[in-house]
Amino acid sequence: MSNCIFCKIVRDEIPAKIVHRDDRVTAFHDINAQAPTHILIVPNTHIRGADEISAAHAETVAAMFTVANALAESHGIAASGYRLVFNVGPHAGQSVFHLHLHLLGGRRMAWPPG
Ligand code: DGP
Repeated sequence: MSNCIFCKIVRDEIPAKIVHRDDRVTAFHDINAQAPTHILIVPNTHIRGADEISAAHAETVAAMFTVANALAESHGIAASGYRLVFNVGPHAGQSVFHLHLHLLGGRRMAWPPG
């Protein structure tokens, strides 16, 4: 999608602190970090959100989790624990309509979230 902000980050058209890139996914620091480590893992192709995922996206979604877990390890939060989140729709506060997996860690987090 030409006007999608995460598509633009994937294409290097706008800057981001990229921490991982391969042929399926890109990962970069969230601009509005909610934890000492807050990284977004996105598919390189445009998927609107988790509500659009089907079996056709199995490899892409598996790649997103594989990268998230590897980044948790490389950022030193694997042992202390971390949270992986997909926000879907207004009540969850989804604000960017390009699928993204939040990787949050580095502090203790409350449950349930506010
Ligand atoms: P969500 O609420 O799940 O749709 O989260 C979207 C996240 O995307 C939010 O935490 C802020 C982040 N974000 C929005 N615009 C940009 C941007 O231009 N660059 C980066 N790095 N993050 C962004």
